[in-house]
Amino acid sequence: MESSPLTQTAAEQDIMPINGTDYIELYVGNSKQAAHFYKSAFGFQSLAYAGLETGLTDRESYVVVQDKIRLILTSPLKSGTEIGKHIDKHGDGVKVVALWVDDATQSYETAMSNGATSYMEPETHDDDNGKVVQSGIYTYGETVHLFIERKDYNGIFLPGYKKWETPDFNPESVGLKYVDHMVGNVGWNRMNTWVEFYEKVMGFKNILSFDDNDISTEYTALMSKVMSNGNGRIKFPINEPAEGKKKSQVEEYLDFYEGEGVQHIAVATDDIISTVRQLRSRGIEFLRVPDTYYDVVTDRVGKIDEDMAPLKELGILVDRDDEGYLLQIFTRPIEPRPTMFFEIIQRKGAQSFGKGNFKALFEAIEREQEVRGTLH
Ligand code: TYF
Ligand code: FE
Repeated sequence: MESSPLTQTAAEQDIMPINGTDYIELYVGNSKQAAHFYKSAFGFQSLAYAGLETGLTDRESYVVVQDKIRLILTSPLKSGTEIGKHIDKHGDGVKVVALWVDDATQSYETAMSNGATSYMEPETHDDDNGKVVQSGIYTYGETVHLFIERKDYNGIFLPGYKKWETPDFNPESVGLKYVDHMVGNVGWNRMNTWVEFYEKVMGFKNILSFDDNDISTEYTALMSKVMSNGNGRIKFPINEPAEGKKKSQVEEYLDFYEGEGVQHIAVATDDIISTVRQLRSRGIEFLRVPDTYYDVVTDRVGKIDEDMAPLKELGILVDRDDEGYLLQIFTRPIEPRPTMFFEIIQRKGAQSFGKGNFKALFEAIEREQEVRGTLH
């Protein structure tokens, strides 16, 4: 495992400056009910709406927010749409990972001149609150990156949306703060293709690599490289399946998603014990490692601020690197297909991804694959 600083030296010019994740859009079967789930179970608040009431005839979108995290849940209003086809093929999943930039035209031109495939040429939309420029390119599978320039906009979300007000139902936040990283699962031997895409098209750097020796369990295997933008605010690990004794979890994803796509969204909290307690009480299910994990965890990670008892009770994992430690836990898939899930992460200095937990975590995933009958 190699490690390098996330920040670039002054001499290195960032070809694609990005301020952070702007929003994540999921195409889902029932956006109204999905929005309710993200509010009631995950602690998001109502933000914006676009659909029949704003003049759209083909789709309906609900936007929910929790601190810096914004999700759009979108469903078609009729048959035969691109959205409907996406849902038919992939099930519910991430379509758009939108990136907040200062100049969406420049971002698009940089990406296109470095070999990107266009999804949307720069478009300007305005309303009483100013204007937003958006453009977009394809990444792995049918997933896209939109570039969102909102420096001349002060509305609640984007032009075309109206405020979504739900005075009678505003469940409390569970303490989620921002998107820490988003992981893509890509096809056999495709990891390096996408690593090069993020290097060449977006100017990202490979900050960490895991080969199948790092992360093969008795049965399954995968390889992973973490790509990061210049200021380190965007981190995209890319996984590919590797040959093991049984089916790789990445292959299981590819089979069920019917292609490459977003595997997990990692969201950060300042208090993982409180966040996970609340998520559990609202019905979110998490993967569990055996209790024996906690017999040796202190020997592995040393002294930490938290008591081990609540971590063990809730199944929260701990790992350490040279910069500090991190706490993390993974939900079970949040849709019928075993595809996308969430990670809850609290960083206490560590900038890595929990390599010390891979074996226990992947064995927990294999136990779930066994129950599903997909571990063969
Ligand atoms: O993002 C990561 O790299 C960690 C570990 O299927 C991980 O969260 C990697 C692959 C995977 C589940 C978790
Ligand atoms: Fe992760």
